[in-house]
Amino acid sequence: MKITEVKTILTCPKQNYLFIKIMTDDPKIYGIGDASLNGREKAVEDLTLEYLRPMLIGMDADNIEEIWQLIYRGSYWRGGNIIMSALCGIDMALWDIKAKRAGLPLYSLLGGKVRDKVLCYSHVLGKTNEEKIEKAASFVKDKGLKVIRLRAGLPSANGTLGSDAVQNMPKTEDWDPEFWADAMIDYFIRIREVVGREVGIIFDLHERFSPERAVYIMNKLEPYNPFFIEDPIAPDCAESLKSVREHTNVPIAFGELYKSRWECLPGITNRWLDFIRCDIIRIGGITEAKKIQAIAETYDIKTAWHGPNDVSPVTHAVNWHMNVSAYNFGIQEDGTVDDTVKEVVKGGPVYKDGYLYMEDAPGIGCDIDEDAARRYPYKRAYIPVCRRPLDGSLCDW
Ligand code: GCO
Ligand code: MG
Repeated sequence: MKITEVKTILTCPKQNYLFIKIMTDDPKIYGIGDASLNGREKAVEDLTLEYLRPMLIGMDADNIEEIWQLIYRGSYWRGGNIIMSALCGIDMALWDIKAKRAGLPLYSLLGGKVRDKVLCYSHVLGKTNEEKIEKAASFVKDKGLKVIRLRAGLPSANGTLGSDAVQNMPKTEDWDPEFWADAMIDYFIRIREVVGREVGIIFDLHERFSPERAVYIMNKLEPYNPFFIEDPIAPDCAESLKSVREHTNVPIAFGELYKSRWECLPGITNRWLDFIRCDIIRIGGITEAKKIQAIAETYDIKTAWHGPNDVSPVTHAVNWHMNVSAYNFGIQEDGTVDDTVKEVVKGGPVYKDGYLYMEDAPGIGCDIDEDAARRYPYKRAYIPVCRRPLDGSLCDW
């Protein structure tokens, strides 16, 4: 089956998404992939159309591994986020094609199901801590969530989450996370008191803390039993992760900023983390995610794939297929999307009582309504930056 066209669909239904659509010489069979990269979508689109499209047209859509290696190694320059996101969009579209040809849902090609439903968690968001505390309680009581996720932030939000803001310049948040460690600890403890002992609480420290501050927070939270602490420190220095692991017993989920299998390796093979949570888009798609998942399984490490709402329902669907077919699945971030997104992207996991479900359909199970996508044109957007009030210098957002 030959690749006859590689198209991009860049659209902004609430926030920017970049889709890659691969057509084949069978007019009935095409594949859809997600290549969204919050704040840098145009760069991924340009790479795809200018450099990758001409190489792919005429290739056999069946040879996913060959195409993966061609894009990864064939460019000589190894992948950063731009290359890996484009590679992912193409990789997902090719798996979609393969599964559609077989007439099977993607999970079946990944080995079949070991579970039917996927345990998930949702973000507790709000403008003030009071609002978030109310939200956490209602998530458990009314929505049936078994696990909820908090995020390190100011008691009252003065910024944006970055994922839903359409902006002309990066917004600036003025706070120094290092000075707010005690406030973060109090916030977690209050939520634990409200939701009770049986609810899992994830705390996303969002790469904001130095190793010693992260350890301080984590050790204070140990008696309150966090489900895991997410990305306590920046990912750049593997020795820092080692040091955090050596000084705390709290479960660690790590890796949403990793860009490849090799970046994941030290944390996995040394067991410096308990949950690998890289983003399937950022590490090069399904082909790479299944290799990382297999290495993690070897080391008794579970998966918690990154699933924010700045990746599209196509990625959420891929996460779902990975999760139902993997022995070492841990938990999934639920990535709730609003109704305008559903106008553009058809399909994707459906939430009920703490779990995600999907109906069986050939392929990944998603499609793009291209007319609807055109109604929501791309708008430039940035992830915010964070500056320390004491001297105005930049810190991790
Ligand atoms: C998460 C993440 C996101 C990121 C976002 C940046 O755990 O879901 O930390 O919310 O901030 O993906 O674009
Ligand atoms: Mg996170």
